[in-house]
Amino acid sequence: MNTRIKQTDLELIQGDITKAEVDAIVNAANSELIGGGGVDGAIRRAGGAVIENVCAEIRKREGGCPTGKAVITPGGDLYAKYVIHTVGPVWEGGNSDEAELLASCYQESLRLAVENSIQSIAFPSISTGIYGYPTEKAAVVALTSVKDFVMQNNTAPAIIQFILFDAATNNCYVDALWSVF
Ligand code: AR6
Repeated sequence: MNTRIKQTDLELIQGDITKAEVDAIVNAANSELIGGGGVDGAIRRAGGAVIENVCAEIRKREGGCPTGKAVITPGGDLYAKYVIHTVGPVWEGGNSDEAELLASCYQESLRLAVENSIQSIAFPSISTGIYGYPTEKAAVVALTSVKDFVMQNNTAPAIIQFILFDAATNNCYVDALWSVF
């Protein structure tokens, strides 16, 4: 399902983000930037050792990546030239700034994309797997955050995709698209 915000095409796709033919894909990482399961494991397997090597340098230099922030590495063997690693919040019931932190993941990832002249970017559904964020709530936060960024930035990427692994997640994002737009 597609929609347009100013100069940006926003696309919801069901599939595997490691196959995305975009300039950058976003990883749902942890603050240690140490390889995990879920989409993180899949991206690291597909991208190869360069991702861990650059994450190790960032760990050494900056101690990792705080929740709500993002860092960038090469994409290695992926089609995508870059991987932007962002750290979503762990769901703790909704009163621990989870929505603000999740919105910040999308803002910070897009900010890094603009800084690196990235024209097309694909996001997974951050925090809604191992971190337990309810998908219907996360979808509204994600799409609202992306919409806000594009409205406020004339240099936002031309293509922003959400690549959603399963039908249930995809359905939540389709419903959220109707409510946000
Ligand atoms: N393509 C697209 N989406 C995927 C893929 C894929 N190949 N594989 C899984 N997903 P999760 P989180 C979906 O758990 O909740 C890791 O261990 C998945 O179905 O990957 O932010 C990290 O190292 C779900 O909809 O991320 C962290 O420790 C979504 O991606 C922790 O998990 C996010 O699920 C982060 O947890």
